[in-house]
Amino acid sequence: MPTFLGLDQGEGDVDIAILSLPYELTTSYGQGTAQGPMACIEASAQVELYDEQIGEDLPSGYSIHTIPEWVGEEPTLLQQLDSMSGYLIPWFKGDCFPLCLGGEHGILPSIMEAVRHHPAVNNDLSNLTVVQIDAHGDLRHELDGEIYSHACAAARALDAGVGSLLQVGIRAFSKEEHHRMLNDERITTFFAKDTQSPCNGAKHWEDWLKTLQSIEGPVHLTIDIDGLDGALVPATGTPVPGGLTFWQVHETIQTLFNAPNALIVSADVNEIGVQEDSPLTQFTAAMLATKVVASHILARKEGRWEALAPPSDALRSSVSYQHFSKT
Ligand SMILES: [Mn+2]
Repeated sequence: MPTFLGLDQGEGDVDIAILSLPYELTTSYGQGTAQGPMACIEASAQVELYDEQIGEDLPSGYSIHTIPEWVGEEPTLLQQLDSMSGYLIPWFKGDCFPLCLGGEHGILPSIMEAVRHHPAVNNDLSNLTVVQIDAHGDLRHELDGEIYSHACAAARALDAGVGSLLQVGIRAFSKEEHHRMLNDERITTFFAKDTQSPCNGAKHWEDWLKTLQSIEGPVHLTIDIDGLDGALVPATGTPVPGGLTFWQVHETIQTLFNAPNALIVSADVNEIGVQEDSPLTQFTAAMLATKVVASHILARKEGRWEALAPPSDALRSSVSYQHFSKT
């Protein structure tokens, strides 16, 4: 099985768990995101191990485990969402750092159910800040009659009780979503038309970085790779022009993990498509996933992350979880 960064699987305690969610809503037009996690892991073998901020090669003394991917065999959508949560929960106990690879953004509600179990969140998602890099607001109530569509991911996270949602890269949204961005006090949106403005972009970008630095408490980072300019990720589900540069996403990750009063408990990189003519899309996703891992390792080294539970071994089996199929 290919491993993240092509690293040997460590034995014993897991410091960082790479969790693959090859999930695509069965009713949606097939876009290839189900193969995205594996393509990203394969592409990661070509990423440089040296991290300039750490000053060493990854994993720099920590163990990164590539966990066998989630297998979605459940008959209904709601049971699939539950099954993903059950796969994730054993890795959200606060003793390791979980990084999920998707799959479409519809994985977010399942991730929220897992984050709920993290000791820093303590079953109260109002403690949690979600930082969302995305082209889309993902704040629709439903799309084509489906409330668990990828276009509703952030709305479902808020429904689950998330206390604060910070969005960046946003440039494709409906009137309903725009209204919600401007009126729901839990939501702070940085629009791409502002941060990417040739004249005033720098000022807006600085405001975004300051917002990240001021976050307090537990945070989940969700990176929909379509937040990047479409030229970088042409094989994502819905590439959109006018997006963030690679370095802006890089700086967002770095700044967030450096925020003095924030605890980044988990992250995901989603909507990874498989580009056939060039590995650019999956390689871009792998570069960002690597930056997340490196930034987490740096946070450990600099005392901004400590295990909140005793470490347990690499063998953890999925739990049975019923939330979505009960509601
Ligand atoms: Mn999205």
